[in-house]
Amino acid sequence: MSAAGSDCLFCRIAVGEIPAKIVHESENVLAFRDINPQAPTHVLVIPREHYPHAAALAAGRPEVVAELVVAAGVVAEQEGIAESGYRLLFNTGEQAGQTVFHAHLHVLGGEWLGGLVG
Ligand code: D5M
Repeated sequence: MSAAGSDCLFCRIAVGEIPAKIVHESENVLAFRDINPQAPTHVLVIPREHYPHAAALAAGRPEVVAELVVAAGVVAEQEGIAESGYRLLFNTGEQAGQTVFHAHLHVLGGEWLGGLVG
């Protein structure tokens, strides 16, 4: 694992060193609004523990991947988009467009999404 702790933006959000608009949290995961939203609802759900991407998290803590998806469902209910539908997206690696190398699940919804968004 690389860029953990003070070098990692999302680790710093997870410990409260950098502010974020938190919408949900539990022992292992944190959900906050994306700073550059691509849809009316755009929330990122992260593990508190540092893993560089979803595949590494799945290898190390597979149960936390499930917790991210459960948390995304809670957020969708809170945001009123659970019924209309929402998109869950992990960008995994540079060529996929991942820019922050701390695993995060995008939760997108609130409008017709059409093709790929993320
Ligand atoms: O997505 C990384 C996402 O992280 C991207 O949509 C912007 C968002 N971001 C970057 N900095 C912040 C802060 N400080 N707060 C909230 N959201 C942030 P990726 O899948 O890596 O391209």
